[in-house]
Amino acid sequence: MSARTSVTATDYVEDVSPGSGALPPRAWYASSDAASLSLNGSWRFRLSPTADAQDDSFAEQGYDAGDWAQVTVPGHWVLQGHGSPVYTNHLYPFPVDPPHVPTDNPTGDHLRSFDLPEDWPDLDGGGAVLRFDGVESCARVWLNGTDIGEFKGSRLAHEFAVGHLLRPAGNVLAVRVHQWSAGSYLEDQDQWWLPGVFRDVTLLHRPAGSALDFFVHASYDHTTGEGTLRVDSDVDGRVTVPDLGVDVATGEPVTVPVEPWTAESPRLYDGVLATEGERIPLRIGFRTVRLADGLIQVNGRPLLFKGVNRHEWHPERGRALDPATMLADVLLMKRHNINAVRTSHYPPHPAFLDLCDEYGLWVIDECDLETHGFTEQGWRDNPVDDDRWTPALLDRAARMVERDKNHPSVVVWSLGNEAGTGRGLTAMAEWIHARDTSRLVHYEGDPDCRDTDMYARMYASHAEVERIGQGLDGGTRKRRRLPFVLCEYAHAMGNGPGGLADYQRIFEAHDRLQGGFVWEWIDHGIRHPELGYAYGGDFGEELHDSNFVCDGLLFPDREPSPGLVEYKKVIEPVRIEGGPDGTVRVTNRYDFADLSALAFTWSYERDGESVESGTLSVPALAAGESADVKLPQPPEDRGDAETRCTVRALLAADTAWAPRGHVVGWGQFAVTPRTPVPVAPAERPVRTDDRITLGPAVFDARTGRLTSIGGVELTGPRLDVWRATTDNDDGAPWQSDTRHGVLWRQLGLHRMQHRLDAVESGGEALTVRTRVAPAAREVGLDTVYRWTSDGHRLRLTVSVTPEGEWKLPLPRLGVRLGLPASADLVRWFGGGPGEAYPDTKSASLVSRWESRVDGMQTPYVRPQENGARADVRWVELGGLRIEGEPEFWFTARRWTAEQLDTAAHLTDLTPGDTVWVNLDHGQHGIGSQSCGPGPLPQYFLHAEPAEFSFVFSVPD
Ligand code: IPT
Repeated sequence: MSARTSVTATDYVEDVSPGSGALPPRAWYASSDAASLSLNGSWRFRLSPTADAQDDSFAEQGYDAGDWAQVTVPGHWVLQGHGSPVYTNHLYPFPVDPPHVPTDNPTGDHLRSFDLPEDWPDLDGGGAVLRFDGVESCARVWLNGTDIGEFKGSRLAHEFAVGHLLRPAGNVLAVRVHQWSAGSYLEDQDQWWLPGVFRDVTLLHRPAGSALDFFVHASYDHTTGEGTLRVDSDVDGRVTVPDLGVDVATGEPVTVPVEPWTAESPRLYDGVLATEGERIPLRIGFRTVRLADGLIQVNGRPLLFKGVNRHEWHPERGRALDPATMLADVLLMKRHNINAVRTSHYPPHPAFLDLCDEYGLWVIDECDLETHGFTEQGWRDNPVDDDRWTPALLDRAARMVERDKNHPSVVVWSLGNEAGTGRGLTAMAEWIHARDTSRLVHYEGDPDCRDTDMYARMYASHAEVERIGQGLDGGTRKRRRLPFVLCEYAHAMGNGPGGLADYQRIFEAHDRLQGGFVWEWIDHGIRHPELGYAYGGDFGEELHDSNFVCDGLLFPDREPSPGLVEYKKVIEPVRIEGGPDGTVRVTNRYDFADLSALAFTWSYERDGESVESGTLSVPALAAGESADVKLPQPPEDRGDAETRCTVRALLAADTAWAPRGHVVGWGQFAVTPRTPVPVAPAERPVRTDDRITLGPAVFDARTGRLTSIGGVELTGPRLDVWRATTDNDDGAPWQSDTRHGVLWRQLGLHRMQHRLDAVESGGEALTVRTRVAPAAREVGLDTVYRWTSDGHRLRLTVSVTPEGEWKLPLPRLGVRLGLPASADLVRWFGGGPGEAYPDTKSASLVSRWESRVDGMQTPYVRPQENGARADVRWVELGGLRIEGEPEFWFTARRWTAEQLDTAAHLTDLTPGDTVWVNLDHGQHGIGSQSCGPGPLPQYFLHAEPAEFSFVFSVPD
């Protein structure tokens, strides 16, 4: 840090201390019988370019802000027409010279006046507290002209005692908010920089004798079935829990038989903490978190986290989330079998944790701390290893723990994210461990696990996770004894993540592996009038990380992406597989619950259509148990149809998060296999002038390309190996060796040339010989199209033989054809309803499906390959029926792959006059290389000899 002379009244902005004037942190609760007044709403607003551009006079009584703009609180001014958002992943968008920040420091003065409600208690009868639940990044506050303090710690609550300043009417609250402060160095999370008063502002009456802080200790002894409750309170009072017959003094423990709290059965008991001046409702969940036998155990059993990393996000309001959006997140998680949330990378709005308590989610509550940008300088000057910053770090730790300590859902505290290592982190961990012995501590950034109770990593490959599971990873003695959590994995950027099922298999195979948290929950796209959703760079940022901010399982509008549907299937709490001798094997994968909440159905499908179905009686298996359950006789095998069996597990009754009948899990297996009807060649190609006809088909005699079949005009099929590269194909810049998207482009696979070698129409087949290869390279694909017909149907067999030395897999291998734009309704028998790729196809259910072409597109914020349907037996669209031998990948879109490839936003894609159809024999896996590992070897589409067929016909 360089020496500087202080010159302004805004020194606090660059002060490493957490602030001054605020009250000590304490437990947060939504309401009590004490009066409160929300100060949310429309505030007067003035934006200045620097921290000291304006004096303090706006805070004085009588200041006329009539010509100021208005903003909504909670909100971010950059999302309300004042300035712009900035997105960087880990780079600080200002010079790294802690604790200094740029002179250009957008500063928002916020002003509002308020009257106390008529029924506000007598001002002499107690105090009042002004609470800010979140302000980014640094605020100074005046009430009625009095400077009451300033604070940093954007996603943490700060309270000020203001009773002595209040008047019945005409109170003036002034808040000056600086975008950049010393605190910004501690808040370098991978997200938009969004200044503003983005969480609630509330005035709370504090009657004489009201509670200050209190700590609800509610443990569960699984050996006795009893819970022990003790509520410690700074102000004495009584604790009552009517359902348990509990009525005790604060500080006094009481042990009673209870139902425990788990994320699977979130039993909460309503209680009250009554002090002389206030009655606070309590929602008490009894559970005991322990590190025992090297495992994270709750109520005596190890957990398997099926988690997500959740940033707070709304496409219009940014991190200013309303209650409905928080609830939507929780319901979506529960409905998709997610059982855990890491609040990456800061404590969420506290109301979110109330929802986690109520609906049941395990929470890793993470502190508002990340100093990732220091990695650019080898972590030199990292604030977490600099004693001057330790008070700020401890303040953040305390503000998180004190605020959130009464939530049963919170089982782990996290020190922060990507902050390197240092004494400050150790100090935080020591403080947390001492303050709260009922939870464990997480931090990923220190491979030695000096301060933590679990070994955590991010984006480790499957192979490495497996080694860790086997205990072969080494590390310090301490680390070797700890359980393992993958706090981030499966980077859900764009199409993907691939490989989820493979991770899950490994998690389930090794006790030490206690699951993981997919990165991340939702795309942080910002709704934009021209671009649909904006990402980094769309606001003219000088430095940015493009669409790396759109890497969620939900699209910005909270529509589930195929990744979420896949994840739901992979982590389903009941596994259903074909068993021996006409049985289905059902396995309970819950950690606690038996299967009594589920009902089961079976159905037999012939060629994808259900022909018989019913309910299945499955025993209420305990967690971990499995059973082979006899199925009814399958329908008679007439030899002409493929028969499959599907068994589903549904909610037997309405729950708080989904109605009765909601599908929790399913399994499908073959009963009799598919036998495609052969095409016996009966016609011969006939050449007339520039045309060749073969059965119902007409070809261009010169090019050998199909031009129509049964009157349906088309752009005939031709080999296609290109796909608009996905974010995972392209990989992250630091992934140098296997960024296939980049390497494919270097090789020229996006501009293959088709050389015509021969059109042979003698005999029973029309044979077209070609060589498909990129300019400037010696590699190529010798490609032969062989057409035959039985008079009604037309069969194409494509034979591909690679030539030269292929060092790369292919993006896809198949044919592309074009149909008139009128081809719209698609019906198919195969995998669906959603897209699937080789390593993302667990959720693809073989059945009959239909969709419009537009409905088959997956709206990735940055357009890229999408929409393939897997295992397709046949498809009908535009009057054409296409059968595949073997099954194929089907894609239809109103633009070409090349157009998709160059589009930056969905709004760049405009439908043309052709529906482009890809019929693929193979697709390369998706992987997770936009941050993690690429596809596993078994999902590679190697360039090797291949032969595949399609049968075209025009049904009557
Ligand atoms: C990791 C970060 O913890 C997370 O915030 C996010 O940036 C994620 O990556 C990628 O989207 S850090 C990465 C360098 C492994």
